[in-house]
Amino acid sequence: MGLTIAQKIIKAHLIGGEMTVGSEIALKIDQTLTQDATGTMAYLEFEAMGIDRVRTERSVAYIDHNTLQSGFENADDHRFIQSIAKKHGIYFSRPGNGICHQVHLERFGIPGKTLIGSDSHTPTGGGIGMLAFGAGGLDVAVAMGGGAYYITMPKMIKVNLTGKLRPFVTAKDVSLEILRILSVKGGVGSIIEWGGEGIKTLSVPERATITNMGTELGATTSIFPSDEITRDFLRAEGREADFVALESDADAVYDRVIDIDLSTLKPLIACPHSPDNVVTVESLKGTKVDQVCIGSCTNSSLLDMLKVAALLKGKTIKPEVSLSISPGSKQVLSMLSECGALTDILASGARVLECACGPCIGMGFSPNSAGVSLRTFNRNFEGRSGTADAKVYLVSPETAVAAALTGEITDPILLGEMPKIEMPKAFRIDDSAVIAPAPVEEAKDLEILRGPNIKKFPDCHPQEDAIRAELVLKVGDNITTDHIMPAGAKILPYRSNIPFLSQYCFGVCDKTFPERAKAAGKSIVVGGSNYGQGSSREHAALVPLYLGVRVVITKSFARIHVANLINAGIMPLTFADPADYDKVKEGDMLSIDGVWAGMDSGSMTLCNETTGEKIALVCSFTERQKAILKAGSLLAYTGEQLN
Ligand code: MIC
Ligand code: SF4
Repeated sequence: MGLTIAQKIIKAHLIGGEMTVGSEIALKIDQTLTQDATGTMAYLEFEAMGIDRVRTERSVAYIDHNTLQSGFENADDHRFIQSIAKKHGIYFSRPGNGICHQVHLERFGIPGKTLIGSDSHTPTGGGIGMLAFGAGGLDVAVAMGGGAYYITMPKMIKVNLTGKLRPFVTAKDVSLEILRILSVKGGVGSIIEWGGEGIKTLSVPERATITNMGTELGATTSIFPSDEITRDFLRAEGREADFVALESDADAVYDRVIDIDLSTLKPLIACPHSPDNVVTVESLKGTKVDQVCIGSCTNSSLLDMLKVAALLKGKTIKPEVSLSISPGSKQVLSMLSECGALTDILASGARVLECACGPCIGMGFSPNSAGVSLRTFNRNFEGRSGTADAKVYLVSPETAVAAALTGEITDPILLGEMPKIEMPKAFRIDDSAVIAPAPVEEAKDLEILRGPNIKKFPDCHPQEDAIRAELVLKVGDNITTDHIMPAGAKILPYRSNIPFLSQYCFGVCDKTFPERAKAAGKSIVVGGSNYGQGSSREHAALVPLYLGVRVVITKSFARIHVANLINAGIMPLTFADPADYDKVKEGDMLSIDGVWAGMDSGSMTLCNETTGEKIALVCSFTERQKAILKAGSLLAYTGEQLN
C-alpha cells in the first residue's frame, strides 16, 4: 500500500511505536523553534534537564511576541533567552527580525524534515513540505535534548484542489472555506494533506497561509508536497541546496477526501468569536468597520504585503478607520522599502508596526469599545484583541484593504482590477539579526543572564491513588487556552512568572476562579468538548497546577493541551457518556478511588459526593503517560529516567 507524504516523513523519523492510527508513536525531531512568550519556560525546563548542548540539527529561539518592553520584564526575558541560546547551541533571532513562522519558512525550513515549536502555528512549515507540529514548551525542551516527540498516529485527510482562484479570492479564503466545512474540531486527530492540480497555482507563502490556519481545525498538522514551486521559493532564498522533492504515492490511502474547486470560491469572513464562524464577505456588506489590522504569521509574507501596497497605492484610508500593517519579517520589510511599496503603504495613512505578532496577541492596537476590527490573523477568540467587547472578524489582506478604504465590510472585487504583482526572483538575504551560538569550548564559561521576573517552575504533585476535591469551575464547549490563560499587553510580560499570571487564570470565564481555587486547595475543573483548543501555551496547564487543579474532566480535549496537562501532572479524564456532563455542578465535592488501577483499565468511577451519583469516566494513557502522571510531571519523570 502506498504512503501519504506525512506517512513517509513519519516512517523516516519513527523511533518508537507503530504507525497504526490511534496508537502512540515516537518521532525523532530535526529542528525546533521557540518564541519568547513560551520560550522562557521551555529554556528553564531545558536547563533543568542538565544537557550542555542541543542535539537537534537546528534549533532557533525567536523573539516576536513580547516586543513592547513596557517595563524591565520583557527585556530581561529577551536577555535570558539570548544568553541561554548562545550557551546551549541555539540560534537567536533578535526582536525585529520577524515572526517565528515567517522567518523559519524563509531561512531555516527544509522539506521532509521534522520540526516542533512551542507555538501552535508551527505547522506553517507544512507550506514548504516540513512535518511541523505545535507543542508545549516541555516537549520542545525534551526534543532539544535529543528526546523523542510523542504523538498519536493521526488519520489522513486529503484536500484535493482543482481550478484556480479568481482575482481577489486568496489562500486565506481557502483556509476559511475548509474551516467552514470542517469546523474548529474537524481536524482533530488528523493530518491534512493538500494536493490536486490546484496546488500548482499556489506559491509557498500562500500554501503556508493554509497550513498555518490548519491549526484552527484542531489538526495535528497540515502539509503540502514539495515540488518545483517549493524549489523556486528555496532558490529565491538562496537555499536551493535544501530542496528535496516530496509527493504522496499514487495508491496512498486517505481516511477522507475533500474536494474544493478554487474557481468557485468567494471572499470569506470569519465572524466573532470563532475562526469557523464563516460566511461570505458579500453577506455582511455595509457593516461599519472601526479598525483593520494586516499581518500575523498567517498573512505577512512579501506577496501579501505587495498586494496590500498595490491596492492602497494612490488612495487614502477612511478617516474613521485605523489601519495597522505589520510585515512578517525584516526581509519582507526591507524589500517593501527597496521597491517603494512601503511609501505607498505609508502614504495611504496606515500605521506600520514592528515585524512581530503585535495586535494578533493583543500586544497593542486593541480596538475601541465594542469596536469592529477586521484582521488578517488566524484567531478571533473573545477578548484576545485586548478589548473585551470588541467584535473581531478574520479576512484576507484584500478584504482588509477594501474595508480600510471604504470604512465598511466590502467585497474586495468591488475595488476594480487586481494590480499585477511581480514577485522578485531573489529575496534580500541578510541574516545579521540571527545570532549564532558560541562554539562549544567558549560556551561552558558563559553566564546565563536572569532578571527578577523569572520565577521558579510550580511544584508538581504526583497523582495519588485516591482523589477527593471540589469542582471549582465548570465551563462549556470549545474553551480555548486564551480563556484558561489569557495573553495581551498587561499579562504577556509575566510568562515566566506563574504566581503573577495566576491572578488572571480563567479571567474571561470567571474572575473569581483564582481566589476560589486557592481557597479550595485541591480542585477539579470540568469542561465541554474540544477543551483547550488554540494556543500551545503550557501556561494553561502550569497556572491551573499552581492554583491546585489536579484533574480536568471534559467531553473531549484538544491535542496540544491534553499533552501539556499530562506533562504538568494534571490528569485529563473524559466522560464515558458526554451527557453525564450535566450530572455535576460547580461546588460539588467529587472523588475518584482506585486511580492507578483505573489508569491501567482505562476507566474510573467518579463519585459526586454532593448528589450521591456515580459517573463513568474513561482515559487511555500510554505507559509513558501513566509514569509521568505518577511522577508528577514530565520534568520529574525525565529526571527519574536520567538517574
Ligand atoms: C497564539 O497565537 O495564541 C500564540 C501566542 O502564538 C500561542 C503561543 C503563546 O501563547 O505563547 C500559540 O499559538 O501557541
Ligand atoms: Fe504570533 Fe499571532 Fe502567529 Fe501566534 S498567531 S505566532 S501571536 S502572529
